[in-house]
Amino acid sequence: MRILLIYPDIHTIQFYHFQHGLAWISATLKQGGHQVELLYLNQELSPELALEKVRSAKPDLIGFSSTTLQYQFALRYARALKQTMKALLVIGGIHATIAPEAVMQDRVFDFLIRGEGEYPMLELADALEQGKDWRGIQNLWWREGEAIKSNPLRPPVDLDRLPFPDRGLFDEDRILAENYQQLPVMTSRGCLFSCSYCCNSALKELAGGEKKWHRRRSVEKVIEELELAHERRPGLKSVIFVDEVFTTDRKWEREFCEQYRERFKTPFQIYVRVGTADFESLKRLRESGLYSIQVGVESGDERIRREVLNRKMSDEKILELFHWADQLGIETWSFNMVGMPGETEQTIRKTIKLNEKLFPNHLHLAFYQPFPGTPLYERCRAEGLMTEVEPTSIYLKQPKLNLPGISQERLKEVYDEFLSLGWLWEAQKGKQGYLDLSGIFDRAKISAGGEKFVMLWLVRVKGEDRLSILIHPPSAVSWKVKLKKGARLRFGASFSPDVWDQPGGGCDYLVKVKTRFGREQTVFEKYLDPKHNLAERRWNDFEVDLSGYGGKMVELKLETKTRNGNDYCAAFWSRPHLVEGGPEHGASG
Ligand code: B12
Ligand code: SF4
Repeated sequence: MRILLIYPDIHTIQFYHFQHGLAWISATLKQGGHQVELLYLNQELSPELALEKVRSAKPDLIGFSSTTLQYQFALRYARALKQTMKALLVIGGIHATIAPEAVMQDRVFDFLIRGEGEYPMLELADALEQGKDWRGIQNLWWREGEAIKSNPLRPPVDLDRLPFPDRGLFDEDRILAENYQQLPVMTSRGCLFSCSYCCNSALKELAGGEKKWHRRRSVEKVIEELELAHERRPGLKSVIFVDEVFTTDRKWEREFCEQYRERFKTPFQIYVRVGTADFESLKRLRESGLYSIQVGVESGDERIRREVLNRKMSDEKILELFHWADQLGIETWSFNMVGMPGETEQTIRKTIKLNEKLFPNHLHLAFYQPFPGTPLYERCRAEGLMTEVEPTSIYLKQPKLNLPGISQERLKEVYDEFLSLGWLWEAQKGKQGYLDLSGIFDRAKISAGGEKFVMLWLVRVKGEDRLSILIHPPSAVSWKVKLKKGARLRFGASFSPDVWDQPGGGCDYLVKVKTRFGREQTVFEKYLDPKHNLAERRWNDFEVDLSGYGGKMVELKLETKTRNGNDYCAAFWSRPHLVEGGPEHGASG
């Protein structure tokens, strides 16, 4: 049968990514003889246009995958399809799994598959194709008149029995191009822990306990999948293992490290939970190619971690993990939230303080999102903390609770401050050249053309993230610096992709130098217009020779201005930094 899978990934993370759930479902369906296509909706289309795309695939069955944030879009497109097409609609994914009654009450989907979808979806497709009764399929939900019917869940799948995820379902060229040639691979499913804000606490219960829910694939199968990927994609730069927690089983890890090291040179990245890795295990992983760890810190207040988030770990243990990573030369990511129950300005200050000590290479910050089906969501509801904003709202950068300890306005201000500090630490830790101007952004003199129009930011242009300074025209930023002999300034320049399709033109990027008694001199001038010049829709890297000022104390100014007044020039300068010596080529980063 012809099956169309729809992934409404709209307004979530804004980069095209691989989704293991759909890829595994597709592989299983194809193995069962069905034809599968994917419609990846990464921007809002009018329902008519979406319908046109769906019609051209001529599906007999349409399967939507959706997280909570994506559900509003799944619902909107499903409604439009339901009105005009005969194909049956089925929904699965994390939202359908943790809130099945609410989804069925929307009366749009013919079927809902709760939990892992590979075999239920295959059985449903087989039954529909052969005209057989599907009412006995485990994990299946459906409606009969007003009644919502459902069957019990089957046990979690044996991961080694599944075919490899169908990489061809997605546009792999695009995924790799937009993610630094990094391949996502999953070696396990589930998690042994029960943080109160995370879906795993609910999924674990559905599976009958953490031992049943958390499963690992055999090392052989993982290595085999990696070998195939390397054959297909010799240009792979790195691998990310997207397991919830990679470091849960030392024996498995040892075997994996041995085999990985023997076969591959590709560096890899993992998620680690504090308390699951020790120095020896990190060292072994490092020697096998580990270059980066992502760690959930979440809050710097031990009481919030313990009593609100159900994360029992001390500050010392968190510090120890980051310290080990530094010692071993492993890059660190610190993941944090603000705005959960119990939060006050003081608790956020503690989180900032802890992160200052951790000094991560990268900071990730989010407002706490109450997801239905999680214990913390229930608590927020019981305590009347939820705002009128729906949990399906797309505004990830908005506080979601009315907290007695801090107002929403103040929370946003402290969030912004925390985020800026994170960028600053990032620049300081990964400093480039002999002086990275982003790393001394806090010492810059700013003449901003508008409020907050000069700031540090992480910007993605053509799949390349760079820490950048937004100098929105007409604005300038300057530093007093002593230039070394043969000094050269390197930077990248671009507009944010958000404004490429906006009206207006480009802007001038200028570098100016002023010595103590001399006049200000323009040493670099370039007009960039990525709106009209498609070749400039990338990071444009420049190097400016400042050797004429070597040994002198100067005021070095970066300025952006427009020719005819123009609001839509989100002009970024990535990582301006000073290097010594002769001209070199390469990205400025
Ligand atoms: C890897 C991962 C990512 C990756 C890849 C994202 C992706 N969509 O695959 C990245 C880093 C990009 C990411 C980003 C984010 N993530 Co994330 N992520 C995960 C993680 C850890 C694993 C997902 C996964 O691959 N699981 C394994 C596969 C096999 O399972 P699955 O996707 O659930 O699919 C199975 C079933 O659900 C079902 N199914 C799925 N689709 C369909 C469709 C049909 C038709 C059927 C029948 C069945 C079915 O069958 C599948 C196979 O068994 C989950 C945690 C989790 N356990 O799910 C969080 C999780 C999905 N992420 C979450 C969040 C909040 C985010 C972000 C918003 C974070 C942020 N602040 O930026 C972004 C938004 C991303 C987005 N667009 O989805 C939340 C979502 C909560 C919710 N209720 O919506 C989760 C659940 C973690 C949590 N906090 O609880 N994430
Ligand atoms: S350790 Fe991570 S994946 Fe596991 S329950 Fe906690 S937040 Fe979820």
